[in-house]
Amino acid sequence: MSDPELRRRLYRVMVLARACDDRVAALKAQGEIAGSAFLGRGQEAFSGAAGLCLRPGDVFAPAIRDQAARLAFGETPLDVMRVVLGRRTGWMRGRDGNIHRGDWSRGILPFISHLGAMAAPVAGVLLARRLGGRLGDTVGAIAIGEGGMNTGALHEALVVIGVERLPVVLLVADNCYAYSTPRERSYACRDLAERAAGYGFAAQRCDGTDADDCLRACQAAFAAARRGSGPQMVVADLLRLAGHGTHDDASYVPAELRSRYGDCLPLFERTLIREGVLSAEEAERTRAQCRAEVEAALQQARSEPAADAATDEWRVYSESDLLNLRWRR
Ligand SMILES: Cc1ncc(C[n+]2csc(CCOP(=O)(O)OP(=O)(O)O)c2C)c(N)n1
Repeated sequence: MSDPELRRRLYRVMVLARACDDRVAALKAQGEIAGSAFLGRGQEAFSGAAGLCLRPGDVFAPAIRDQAARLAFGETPLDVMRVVLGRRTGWMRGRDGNIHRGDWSRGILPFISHLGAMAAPVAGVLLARRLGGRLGDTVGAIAIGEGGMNTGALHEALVVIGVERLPVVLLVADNCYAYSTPRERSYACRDLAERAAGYGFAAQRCDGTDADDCLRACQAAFAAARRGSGPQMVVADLLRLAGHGTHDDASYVPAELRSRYGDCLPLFERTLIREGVLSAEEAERTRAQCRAEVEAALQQARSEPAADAATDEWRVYSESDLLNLRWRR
């Protein structure tokens, strides 16, 4: 069992991620967000546990449901609100609605696609570091869904990562559906961890609704990658507790499946309270503080200027930015 302080940190990250997602869903419904909005509801335990295993200097390619991991790795609710409201002050300078955000200087790669396009860039960063003698004990983490596991782009990158034995942790959130395609139509093996050996990856499995189990699996995988044991895969079994995006009501998910998978957040809260790691009052206070933090971030972002397509510089990174990219280490 992980130490109580780490469990409390994970709980807070999960609550904050849920609060961000709830607010984003409300903003979308109010018509304040252009484009789509994608939520990570039900995936906070796995995502947050992975995010807490990242260290400054690591490189991370989150997927669209990784609000928890992003927050654990240094993104703030203000960063989120600036991007979703298209503020000029945001990471993408108002150029992207919500998911394609990132910040090279913090090691969060700006997102290309949910379907496997981020694995090759992570491999490239790690290879460049190795060739430059700067790899140290840094790792690269790549988030993917069970649908994305079937793309050619991912396959090609995993082959290179395996052959080069790069310090990668592939975080597979098998959330039962790729849009409306059920997992039985995505793979014919018992689970996706069975694919790991074929790529030369070690594999861990975890119950994505059990935050302690997610911490255990992620800690083991990140530690192995850091000590040079080669690439690692962690496969979490969970259910997406939202539509693919807020435009999707997920009515294709049968009631039986919904009742089989719990919601990781109240489950973890109840466990922590039962074990005396958190009191009911602390839990209530954490929920209120996180809601207030998200609300303050929203008000701040609302007060800042929107991007101006007619006059703003269109490139998110100028040439001198790219030449001067500074990693945290
Ligand atoms: C090449 C390509 N095909 C289709 C899409 C549309 N698309 C985006 S996400 C997605 C489903 C992804 O499912 P999964 O990888 O299981 O992740 P989840 O959404 O369940 O988190 C699809 C079909 C796309 N973005 N790119």
